[in-house]
Amino acid sequence: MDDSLPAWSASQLGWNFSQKKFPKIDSDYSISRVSVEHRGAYEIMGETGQREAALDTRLRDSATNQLDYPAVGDWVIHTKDAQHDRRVLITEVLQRDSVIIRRAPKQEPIPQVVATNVDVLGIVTSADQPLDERRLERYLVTAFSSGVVPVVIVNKSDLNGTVERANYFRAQYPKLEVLETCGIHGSEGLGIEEITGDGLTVALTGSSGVGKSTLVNRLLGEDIVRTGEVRADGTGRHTTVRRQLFVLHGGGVVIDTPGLRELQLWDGSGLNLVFPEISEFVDLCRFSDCSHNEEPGCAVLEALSSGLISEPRISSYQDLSHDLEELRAQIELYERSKRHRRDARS
Ligand SMILES: Nc1nc2c(ncn2[C@@H]2O[C@H](COP(=O)(O)OP(=O)(O)O)[C@@H](O)[C@H]2O)c(=O)[nH]1
Ligand SMILES: [Mg+2]
Repeated sequence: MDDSLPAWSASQLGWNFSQKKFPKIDSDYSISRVSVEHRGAYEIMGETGQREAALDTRLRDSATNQLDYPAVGDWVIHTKDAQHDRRVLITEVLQRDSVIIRRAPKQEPIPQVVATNVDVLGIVTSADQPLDERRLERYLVTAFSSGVVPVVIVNKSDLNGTVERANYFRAQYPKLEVLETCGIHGSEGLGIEEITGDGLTVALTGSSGVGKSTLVNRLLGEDIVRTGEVRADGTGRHTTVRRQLFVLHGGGVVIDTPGLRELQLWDGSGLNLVFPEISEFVDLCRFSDCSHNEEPGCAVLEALSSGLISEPRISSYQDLSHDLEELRAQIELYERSKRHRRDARS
């Protein structure tokens, strides 16, 4: 081991010792956290410094789908690679406390891990970009389905329209924390401090150009991540191309992500939490498989006509439910054809 490499303790890397015991492992092994994922290779940070890592063949062979591979945020056990001085081999991924998954932007219905072991998902927006409520709903469903606490961050508080936008979210989601932050002013606080700190992992997501990387640089106290000018049409260039985990000097970690062009749901278990005013009525329908379109005795449609639910919200709820149903059918078909191919080979 090169002693000149900076090293990080597990607590600096966001291990919450008051909630979880740190595993005991053999002296030939060490535990680090994945900070960057390349194609099939990883960068990890831990007591042995920042290192490149590859997958141990046994781990690779036992992986049955995307979720079994290490991802940014994972705690991994690793050991020396006999073939390489500098590289280590990941032999095991520790059990995750949370995993943010979206549907991979591919034809096949497969999952993509955005980040793991995240405590807070900061959904960043700014007043210079159009307010896209439908997109926010997808982010919220993703967060609630992952076991992560979502917080809405309205960045660029120096711009007009910030307070209105933040208040809009506060009114729509009374239980959600909504922060107003500013990434460009020197001496004042960022406004994000209350969700960062010792033992906490915060991931930032949201459209390109809203200032995620700027916030990360401010939290780090130096310009480490590239940030981008916003084009005249208000959209940012995709200056951040990869997900990366950073350790904050004051404790805790932050994960920067590139703006997602689309956020397709993978897990819909959080849907009802995002639409509480609708889910309240769902169980009251006469038919248990009511699609809330035209069935008699539909409590949701009744609530709609008496003004308790708004039209855009119900149609969004139905769109998302429909997407999730379609996804389930696609997965079944996909798994079946995979099984057929496997059987044909053997
Ligand atoms: N006015 C203003 N501009 C900001 C603020 N934060 C970031 N920006 C600018 O927004 C642009 C996009 O920032 P960037 O951090 O790259 O956004 P990202 O794509 O979400 O990572 C850059 O030109 C930043 O200087 C802010 O609080 N106020
Ligand atoms: Mg960025």
